[in-house]
Amino acid sequence: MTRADKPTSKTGRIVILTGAGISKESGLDTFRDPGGIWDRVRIEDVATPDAFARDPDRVHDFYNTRRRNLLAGKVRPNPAHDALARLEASWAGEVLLVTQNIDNLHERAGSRDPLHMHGEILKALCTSCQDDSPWRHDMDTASPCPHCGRKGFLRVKVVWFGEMPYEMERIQAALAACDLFLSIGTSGHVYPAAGFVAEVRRAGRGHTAELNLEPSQGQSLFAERIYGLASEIVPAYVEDLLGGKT
Ligand code: BJW
Repeated sequence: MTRADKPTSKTGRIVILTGAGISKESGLDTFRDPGGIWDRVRIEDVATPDAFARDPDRVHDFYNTRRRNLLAGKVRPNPAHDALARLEASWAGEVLLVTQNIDNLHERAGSRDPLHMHGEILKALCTSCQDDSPWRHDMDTASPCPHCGRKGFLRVKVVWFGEMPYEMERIQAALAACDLFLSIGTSGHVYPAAGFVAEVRRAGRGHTAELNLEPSQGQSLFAERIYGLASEIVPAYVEDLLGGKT
């Protein structure tokens, strides 16, 4: 298979990167679209370690609101999440689903073990004992760590600017060895995820495809580009990969 080829049999290694755009039609806002999260709050106020050190209540509030919204009942996986779960279940080769999203919509659609490179809003991280725990309710500066019991050390388990995303070595190894890299619903503004397509190209073997509402920052690096709503273009792409047998 040359780099430009898309796998035609149900084998080969696939890496899928998803971003906020895949969850938009599930009722969760993206960051950089008009009216998105960064139109309402400043990154420097809620998404850096400095912001948390300066004003933990503000940062807790930001994530408490988003956690409540995720759990409120109206937010559900959409056909794009469902299609990726179907792909994972039906593909004979390896599939690594890497998401920048901190929601749990891939899991709820049936994906087995998505890699949350920017963390998970439904987990708490204790900066004292380093334990992480499931967390579904509001958090504040008096919340005790479920593991060590200390108060004042809990934070939401997400990756802020300036922090290292999770499992980078595993992701980089998978990118270097993949036959197909799909980038779905991400604007390509945030590194290291924005650099994944270049890593696949450097490795010289994988076909690359961007599926997004509009061209991303890195669009020119993708061999294949498909634009439209994730709920429409992702199921169609998956059906094509699986040979129409979905
Ligand atoms: C649809 C759709 C529909 C809409 N259907 N599509 C200078 C140069 C290069 C890098 C840096 C630099 N200065 C600093 C850096 C590093 C920095 C960075 O990248 N900054 C840039 C802004 C310049 N990155 C970091 O600090 C990261 N850590 C790091 O680099 O560590 C060092 C390291 C080095 C080497 C290797 C490894 C590590 C950490 C980044 C942390 C990001 N955190 C956030 C917030 C926390 C989680 C949360 O609160 O939810 O993560 S920021 C935010 O952006 C969030 C997202 O995961 C992330 C990406 O956003 P995403 O998913 O792309 O969303 P949008 O809104 O941007 O795009 C949505 C897309 O969907 C759009 O294109 C729409 O068109 C589309 N869409 N509706 C299909 N229905």
